[in-house]
Amino acid sequence: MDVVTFGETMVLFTPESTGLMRYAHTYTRKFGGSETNFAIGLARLGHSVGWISRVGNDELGKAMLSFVRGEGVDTSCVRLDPDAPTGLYFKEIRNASDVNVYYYRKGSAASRMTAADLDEAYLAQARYLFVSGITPALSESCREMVFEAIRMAKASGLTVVFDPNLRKKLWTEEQARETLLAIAAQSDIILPGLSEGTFLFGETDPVKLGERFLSLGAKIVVLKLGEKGAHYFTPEENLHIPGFHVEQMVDPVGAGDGFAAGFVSGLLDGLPLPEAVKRANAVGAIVTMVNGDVEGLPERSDLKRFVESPGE
Ligand code: KDG
Repeated sequence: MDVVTFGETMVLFTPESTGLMRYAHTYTRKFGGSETNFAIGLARLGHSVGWISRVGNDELGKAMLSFVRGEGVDTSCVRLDPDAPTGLYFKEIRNASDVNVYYYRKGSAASRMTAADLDEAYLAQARYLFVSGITPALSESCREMVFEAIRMAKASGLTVVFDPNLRKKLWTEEQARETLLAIAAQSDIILPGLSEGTFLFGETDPVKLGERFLSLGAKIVVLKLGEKGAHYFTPEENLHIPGFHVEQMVDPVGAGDGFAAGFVSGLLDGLPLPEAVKRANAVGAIVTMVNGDVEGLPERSDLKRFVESPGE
């Protein structure tokens, strides 16, 4: 197994119309969750990846499980919870630059995960652990699970990759800042967005932000700058890698997860850092051109075509 991740995936309802969701009558049912978006991204690029979670023992949970499994992600550590439902979320696309998400996930099966849902032997056979900052916001037991997963990963020599994925709807700013900084301080690789960096450190300059993250102890920090690309930092060097221009953005949700998948894919392939960041930029950009958290994630041939001629 190349990578293991864990967290909540939800049933995603998207109105078939744009504009205010109150006027929507018909919805398309999809699935979305930061960690499975990331995992499916890796699987499409040919890597082996496992996802640990809980879903409700209900029809939607079973549909989600077969969807994620069908995308080539190992779900052998996902449990069906008979006592709590699968979480839902709605994605309102008023237009491509005004997207809102509405969660119906309180008390969901995944929010009831605990450190006991982790299988140490399963984690130990992977090379990377991917942690999203959404999971610790779900409940106290999920927060504990995150720190226990990191402890297990470090004990087995895995590289811990952390995407802060700040979701202000899920917790208070104080809770978020304290916990996300504590996870960042235990991570080998951190993939923050510029606004997340500003939230955590009160700093807007990308280079200063990169240095602040590195000072927590990370070996690599890649600061995401949207269409401008990304800036990576190591203790030895830092470099801005330009992004790809997308003619028509349709849905930005999931771009950060695609970015993470592209980056970790590059590392697994042994690419030099500038090339891994370029792949991350490309996967993130491709995701925004399709409606859905995972539907746009590229296979290798799509990725190659996009990188060679992004405008086509
Ligand atoms: O990064 C995309 C995620 O935000 C989306 O898939 C839903 O996991 C999700 C969440 O908690 O917001």
